[in-house]
Amino acid sequence: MPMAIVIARMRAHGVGLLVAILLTPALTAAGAELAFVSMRDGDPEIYAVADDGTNLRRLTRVRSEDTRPAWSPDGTHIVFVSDRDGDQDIWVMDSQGGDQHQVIDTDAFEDMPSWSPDGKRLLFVSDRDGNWEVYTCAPDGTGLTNVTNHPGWDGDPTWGPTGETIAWVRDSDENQDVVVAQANGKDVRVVATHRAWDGDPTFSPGGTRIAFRTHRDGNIGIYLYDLARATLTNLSANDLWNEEPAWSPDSQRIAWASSPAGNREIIVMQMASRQQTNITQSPHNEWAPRWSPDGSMIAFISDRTGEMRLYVANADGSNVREVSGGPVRDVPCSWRPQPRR
Ligand SMILES: [Ca+2]
Ligand SMILES: [Ca+2]
Ligand SMILES: [Ca+2]
Ligand SMILES: [Ca+2]
Repeated sequence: MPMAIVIARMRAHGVGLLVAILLTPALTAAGAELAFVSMRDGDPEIYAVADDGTNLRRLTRVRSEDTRPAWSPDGTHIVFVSDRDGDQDIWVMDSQGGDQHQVIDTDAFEDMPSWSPDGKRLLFVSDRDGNWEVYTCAPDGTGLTNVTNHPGWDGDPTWGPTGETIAWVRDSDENQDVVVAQANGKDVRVVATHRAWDGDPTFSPGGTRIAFRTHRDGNIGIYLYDLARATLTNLSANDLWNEEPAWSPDSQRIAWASSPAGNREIIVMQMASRQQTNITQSPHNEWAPRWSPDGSMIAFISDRTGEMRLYVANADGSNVREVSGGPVRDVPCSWRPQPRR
């Protein structure tokens, strides 16, 4: 049921009085939610909305950059980046925007936070030692671990499905490789190294494979690396620019952004048949695909209205709807996980 906003304009003693009565909708069991970033009030703030565009609400209200939201696995908290105390740090709030508190406070830049699958660690990047490294800490900021310890740039970190492994991108002499290690930084392993840029790593839901973007063939392809067999497969198998692979929760499909006709589209590949389907087919740009936790929907950004907005479609491309209710920033949305009860 859409949120009903009843505005009654009342006049008393010649003075206009605006009374807004907010009727809170009943929470539906199947409702999924997303968090995203918008500058519609003048500076970056974090918003949340249901997958049908209802129940839109602003979670931060600070004249600072509030960005990079990521839900906790139990859906109760959001980790995010804010520079409200003068520089970028890691903050946590509850899922309604309450109890906003700093968990990492340094004079350096912190960015790209995410929650471990078991909810016990945070993953983020920081340049506090003079170059970018990947760190983990407890959700209260204690127990800091430098995972990378490498003199070049290390970034774009992502958790493996059990939280025991992490993948990230390592730059050495302007060669970028995907690297996998244990979450404590041990057993560092470079995935299919090649003197070209690799990036956008994403683990398969079972943790045995990694999909990533690679420039090794002159275009930008999506490749698949099997960690046990050490085999490499060209998934996109075309001459286009393909980026931002995202694995479906059931591991049967991978979505990514590609440009088959000069503008970007969301492609979904069936892993078994390798069939690729363009699910957006618009003359504008679509990118940043993110699967809903149940795998039935894909969220993406599109500029089809002339500004960037957030959209949700069924995984086959049907039932496209704009959900952000206004412009968004070009950072990925985060779906609220739906933990089993
Ligand atoms: Ca703000
Ligand atoms: Ca900082
Ligand atoms: Ca480094
Ligand atoms: Ca398009």
